[in-house]
Amino acid sequence: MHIGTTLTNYIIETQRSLPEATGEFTGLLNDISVACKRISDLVNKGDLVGMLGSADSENVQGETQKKLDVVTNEVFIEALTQNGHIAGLVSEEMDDIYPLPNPSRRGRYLLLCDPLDGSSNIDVNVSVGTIFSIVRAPEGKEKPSTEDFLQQGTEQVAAGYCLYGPSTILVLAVKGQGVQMFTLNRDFGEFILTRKDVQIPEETKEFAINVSNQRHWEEPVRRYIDECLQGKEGPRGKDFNMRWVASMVAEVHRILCRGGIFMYPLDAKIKAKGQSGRLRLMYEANPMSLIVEQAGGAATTGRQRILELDPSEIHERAPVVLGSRAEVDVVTRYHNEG
Ligand code: AFP
Repeated sequence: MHIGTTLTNYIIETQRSLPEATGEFTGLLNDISVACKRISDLVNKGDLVGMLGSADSENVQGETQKKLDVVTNEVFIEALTQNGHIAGLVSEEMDDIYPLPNPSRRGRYLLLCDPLDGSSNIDVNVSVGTIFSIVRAPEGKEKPSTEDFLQQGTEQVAAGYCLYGPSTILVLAVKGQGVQMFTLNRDFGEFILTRKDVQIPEETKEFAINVSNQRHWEEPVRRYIDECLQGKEGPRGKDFNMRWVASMVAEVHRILCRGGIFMYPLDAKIKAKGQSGRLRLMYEANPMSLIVEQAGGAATTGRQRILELDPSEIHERAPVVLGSRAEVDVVTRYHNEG
């Protein structure tokens, strides 16, 4: 596949390489790209179309929803439930599985998504994104249950995100087929392949963590960051730089482009809330872990591979340590030594 080809062509070519493909997967990816283009347009217009600010509602996590959280969720529902390519939809913005309007048209896939991740950044015009994960629906079952969505990350057929930044970039990882980046050409409304077979550099000197949580961190995280901060004079023997966008899509995109490590670890504050992490497993940690692993990086909870976690509910949370393999290995080793 050559640089400059369209996402549509890439999807069709990918389909040709899968003997069992029926075209449904192609249709599903196309629905997702349509949703992302519409969201890109809304994010881009922002205040001009009254899209900034809060809605008068909370999502299932108890977080105040932004107007764009609500609208982008509706965009996803509309684009994904009309064409019969999925059998069910889970979104960060909805408590339960979304009931498909036309039960007679069910596809072979289940979609899990965060339509607008990093939404606290919208009002200050900083990058946000959409994250999605695709798994297979059970065969011969009319209505998928919650349990059907609760598959390990290793079962994902594909995962991706769309970053709404200075450019709109859709990153796609079809299982076993690497990681491809497509940039939206707004002039003719197509995603164009701009980087193929992306590989994360193994070594890095850049970390991303919310340091305001430092006093709550567990010892292995404290140790790792402390050693990074000691720079050339410390045990790591090199100076590190730090970034924190508070938008996971932007952090993962930076890591795919130039390496780095991103951490939202388990800490005492999260535990005191009775939670198992900050980020959501099914539509944040799992899809990002598939992308990062396919790009040669690693993704763990600090203790185990994220893709092998056994989920028990659709909105559950998990600790996340992902990025350049050598750094993730150091953090994971510190946890397992402790
Ligand atoms: P929102 O979508 O609620 O803004 O959360 C974004 C996010 O899930 C992830 O994208 C960021 O990495 C992380 O939360 C930021 O969390 P902090 O605000 O605690 O730094």
